[in-house]
Amino acid sequence: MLITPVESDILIAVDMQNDFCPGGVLAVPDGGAAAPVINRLADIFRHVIATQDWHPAGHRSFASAHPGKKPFDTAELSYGPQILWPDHCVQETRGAEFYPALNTPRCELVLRKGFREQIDSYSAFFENDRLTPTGLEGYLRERGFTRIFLAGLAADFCVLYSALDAQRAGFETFVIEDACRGIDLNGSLAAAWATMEKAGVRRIASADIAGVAR
Ligand code: VGL
Ligand code: ZN
Repeated sequence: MLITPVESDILIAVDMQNDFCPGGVLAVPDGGAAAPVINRLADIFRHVIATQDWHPAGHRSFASAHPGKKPFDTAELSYGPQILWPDHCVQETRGAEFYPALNTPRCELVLRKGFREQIDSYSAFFENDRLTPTGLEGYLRERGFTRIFLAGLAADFCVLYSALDAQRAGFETFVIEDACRGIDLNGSLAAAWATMEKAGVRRIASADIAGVAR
C-alpha cells in the first residue's frame, strides 16, 4: 500500500517532548528514535501539527499529588481510575519542551493538553473525563482535513486515545507504527494495537507514505 499525502491529510506529532525521550523522567523506551522518522514524514505531509503534554505543577495525574502512592499505581479520580505518573511535562520546564531532535519547521499548530489540574488528557481530542473537548476536532474539521496520520509518544497512551477519538469522530485514522514508541506497562502496547485495529484505525509504516526514503 502506498499512500500519497494530499491537501486534506494531516500528520499529528504527539507529545515529542524531553520528558518522554532519553534522559526524561518518563522516558518511553527508544522514544527518541521516533524523531527522525517524524522529521522525514513532516517533510512530505502538506500539513503538520504537534501536541504538547502541558501539566501544571501538582497535577492530579502525578503520584506525588497522592500521599502514599507511587508512580504507576492507580488512583480513583472524579472521572474514574487514573494511572499515576512521575511528575512530567510540567509547564515552563525543560522536560515539557520539544525534544531537540524533532525538526518540524512547518508545524502549523501546537495543541497543549493536560493543563487542567484535576483532569489528565491522553487524547488530543478529549480529556480523560471523556467529556471535556480540547477543540482539536473543530479545528481539523474547519480546516477540511479528512485523513489523520498519527505519530509520536506514547503509542499505548496518548497516540492510542487520540487515534480512537479521531476514528470515532469520523476521520479516517492511520497510526504510523515506526514513527511511534510505546511505554508498554503490563502489556499495554499489544493491547493498544488490538484495540486500535478493532476500532478500524489503520496501522501502517512510514514506508507506506510515498516519498519517504526506504
Ligand atoms: C502520556 C502518560 C502521561 C503520553 C502523557 O504522552 O502518552 N503518557 N502523560
Ligand atoms: Zn501527562
